[in-house]
Amino acid sequence: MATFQVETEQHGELNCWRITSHHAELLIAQQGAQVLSYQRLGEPPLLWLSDQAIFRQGKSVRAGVPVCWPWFGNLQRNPQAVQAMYHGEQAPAHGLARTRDWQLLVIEEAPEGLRIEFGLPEAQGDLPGWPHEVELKLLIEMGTQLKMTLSSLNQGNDSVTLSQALHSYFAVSDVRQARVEGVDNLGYIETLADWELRQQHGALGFAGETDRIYLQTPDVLKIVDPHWNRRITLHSTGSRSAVIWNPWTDRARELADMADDGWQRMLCIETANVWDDVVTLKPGARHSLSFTISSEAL
Ligand code: TA6
Repeated sequence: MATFQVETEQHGELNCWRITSHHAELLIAQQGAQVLSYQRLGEPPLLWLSDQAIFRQGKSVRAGVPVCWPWFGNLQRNPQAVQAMYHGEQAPAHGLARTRDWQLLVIEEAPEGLRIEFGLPEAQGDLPGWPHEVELKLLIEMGTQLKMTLSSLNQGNDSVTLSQALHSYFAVSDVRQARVEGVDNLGYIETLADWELRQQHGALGFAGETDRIYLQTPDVLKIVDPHWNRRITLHSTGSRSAVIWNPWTDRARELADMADDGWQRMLCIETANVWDDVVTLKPGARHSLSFTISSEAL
């Protein structure tokens, strides 16, 4: 007997799937193969979906896990090797993949849970301004934990250099009470102070706008949320950099798809390959970027 239920749903202009198991509920959009929300039954959501999310074609939803690929953030801030890959005009923020429709390849039950695989066939030479041939796939595995793996296989004859991120929006009770553990002693780029290189001391708490690239990150980062009595563990592979973001008051007011106080209930830890951690794929080479999210009571 099937232990998962899969329903199709329309949210605004976007085709979505809602997947329910005995443990959890997951909502995924075809656009961007974007996980929009993830909630373990009996717990507050683990991934945050903005109350004012806009579900429109060509616009990434402020929620869940946007896939940033084949570059992260502002292309001009990327290493020259990443910039050189793009031959188009204006480069959209966070790359090309998050606003394209992906193809659902597989949805099947496996011993460990449900496997949902998407592909982006356009990445094999048909992305506007990006004439490289990469087989791009996203595997989402939902069992007692949620695992996502983004894999890039260079099928062309030349090397390809890319930056990327699984731009996870985590749900927290109140970001002002939360902290991120695992960053002590790491170097980070403070993008809000002219991209200065600084060093972290202790855990990261939030008292203002935050937008940092942490370098040489360990495999495990944790979010401690005392009010919800919860510790979220983010276990990453294929990544040595992480972006931590909260827009705080003024930036949140500027975002049409975030409530003015929406910043209080989210924080982004983005499993990334950015800065000195970008990926160069020789012909035939594959890179996999993955994370697993789990949670426990404090
Ligand atoms: O991850 C940090 C960041 O690059 C921020 O600078 C902020 O702009 C955020 O991503 C969201 O970007 P978006 O294009 O989705 O509004």
